[in-house]
Amino acid sequence: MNAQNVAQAYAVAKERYAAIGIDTEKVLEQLQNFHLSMHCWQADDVKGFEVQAGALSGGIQSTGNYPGAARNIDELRKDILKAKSLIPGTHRLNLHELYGDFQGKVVDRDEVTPEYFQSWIEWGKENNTKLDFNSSSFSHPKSGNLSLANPDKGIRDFWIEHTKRCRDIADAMGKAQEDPCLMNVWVHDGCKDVSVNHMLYRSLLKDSLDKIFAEDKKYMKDSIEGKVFGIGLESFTVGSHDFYTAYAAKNNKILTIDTGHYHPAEIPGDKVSAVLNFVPELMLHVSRPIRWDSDHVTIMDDNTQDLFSEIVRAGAMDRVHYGLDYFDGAMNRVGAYVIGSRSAQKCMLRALLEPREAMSKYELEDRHFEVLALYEEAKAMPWGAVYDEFCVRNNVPVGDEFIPEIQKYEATVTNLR
Ligand code: RNT
Ligand code: ZN
Repeated sequence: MNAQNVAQAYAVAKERYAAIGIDTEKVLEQLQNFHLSMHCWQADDVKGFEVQAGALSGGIQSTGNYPGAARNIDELRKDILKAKSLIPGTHRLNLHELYGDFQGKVVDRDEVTPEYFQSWIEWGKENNTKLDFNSSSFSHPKSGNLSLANPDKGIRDFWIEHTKRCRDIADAMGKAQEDPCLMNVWVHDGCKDVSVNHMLYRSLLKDSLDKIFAEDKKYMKDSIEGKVFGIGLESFTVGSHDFYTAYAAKNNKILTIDTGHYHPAEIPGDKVSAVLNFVPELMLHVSRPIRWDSDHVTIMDDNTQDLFSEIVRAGAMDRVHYGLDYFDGAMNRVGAYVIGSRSAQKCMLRALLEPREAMSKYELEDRHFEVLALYEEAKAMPWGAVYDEFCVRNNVPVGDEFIPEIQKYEATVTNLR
């Protein structure tokens, strides 16, 4: 892309936006301070590095068999850095417990300690990447259908111990990076078929969470994530949205909104202003559900745009942590990171460029034609020229210029795996 063309197009865009009361320089600054938390699990189809690793379980599934998945920690780190080099801005990395640096040792989930994440902490420092974290209740012989809600005390205690240890790890990460580490708790617990002990399971989950969160931590924050159902656990989900929304509101925890986790007619963005009146902050898992929680690569679809617009309209940009959560094994995985991250960023950019003050004023005056007109016209405003300028300023490829970069990486790195 000709840098001069980008500069010229940006100059025109800047004027067009100024005419509707938007300062694009201010928006570019806001976008620079907008950090995604890139999920580590797109690089290897949610396998992780446990020596004793089993098949992916817990009601989630990665489909596709595209060659070149990362097979070990070095390959995964390399892939993440490649993706980051093609995404403007600075972004965090969201790790799962099963991506520890286990050095060939069998470390069971109830034995994990911060030392297995020391090399990640150093890698994060070296690469200007802050870390977030997740406990891992799936893909383990003790996962079954119930983990933290298991009536068997032995199994329940095992997962309580695991999750407590994960909080210690997150705390160590937060301390080392001098910025809180967000730790998400999602467990798959549920029932495949008709079941009658729902109150029992939910009170056990509540009790387990109370035990896990009993100790205050200084350098980490807890978020909790519900869903509608998992594969093989279709009939009942212990950690439903009602359960976690109530738990988060009562215990002042961060609620996770995974855009793949709702009924198809529900609009995830609509939850922002509802729950932010009761919970301190939100964690996002931006995903793209195709007919189910399929975790396709994030694109600029209506739900993603609406979610980011609702956050900006609510004035809540800094009460939200912006995680991504998809795992597509059917295409170049580094490319998948780049597309999803850039698309999420573009949705945030468009949200910031919306003439919301004018729209809000019209709406409060009951002038609905004007609101709708501005909403529609905003779609055709030259926001793409602003994103291109953002890429130039961040020294990353403009437009589709990242395609040949990924093709080269595929030919010289991932295809050789
Ligand atoms: C599963 C949840 C959960 C996982 C990751 C791997 O439905 O979305 O967040 O995708 O933790
Ligand atoms: Zn999720």
